[in-house]
Amino acid sequence: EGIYSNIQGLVQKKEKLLAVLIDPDKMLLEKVTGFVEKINRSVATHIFVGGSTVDLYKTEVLVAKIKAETKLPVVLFPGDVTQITGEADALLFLSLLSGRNPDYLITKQVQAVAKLRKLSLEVISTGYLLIENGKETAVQKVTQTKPMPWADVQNIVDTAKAGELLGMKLIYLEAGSGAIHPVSDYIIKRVKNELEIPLIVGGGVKSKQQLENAYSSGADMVVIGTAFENNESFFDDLKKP
Ligand code: 1GP
Repeated sequence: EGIYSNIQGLVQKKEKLLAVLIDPDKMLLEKVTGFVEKINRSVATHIFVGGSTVDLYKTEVLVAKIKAETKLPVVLFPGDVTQITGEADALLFLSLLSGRNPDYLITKQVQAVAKLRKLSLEVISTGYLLIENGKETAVQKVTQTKPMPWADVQNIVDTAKAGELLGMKLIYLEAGSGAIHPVSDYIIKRVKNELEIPLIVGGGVKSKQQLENAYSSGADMVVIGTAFENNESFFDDLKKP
């Protein structure tokens, strides 16, 4: 069964998904086993791998190591074309719909095709929206795009819906890694209300309460990276029942 159809099936059953994001630039190889063990014991359903500046070799070695330690699907969440490796199960094929930088809307996607042709990775088309969160984040710097102002909710909703109408399979609302404020409950609700496809929310989620708020507002999957990097005991709050 494919990763996307599995996600769809779970979302239809109203299950809530949690992806732990591992950044190859921050994760030491010798720490992977212990870290992934904690993921395995938690309610996490997916492992995402990606960052804004990592190189292929690092990503490839890391993904292979993670795969050896877990049964969870490992999905690439690449900051750049160079991070695409066939070691993973699937790839979020992102287009930065919130910005107006053609490089991140389509140029890099075109560049990725030669590589994807040689791999048997499942490719999941994902509309990616960067939302204002209180400070400048890496995504903003790297992509040279502005986040969408949180007051401009209708525009956020319409942008997400345009992604769905273009045939994208997922919408990802991103506050940015290490965001001060996660995407607000109100924005999540408004976007979810108009979408048929699953909704991913990430950036700045640091507590169980924030995670539950995102779920109850309508997020189907939440992505958490920094909070686990900074404090592995956060996994204790999220143990499997
Ligand atoms: C970043 O949405 C992810 O792309 C996760 O963000 O590192 O703040 O959890 P955090």
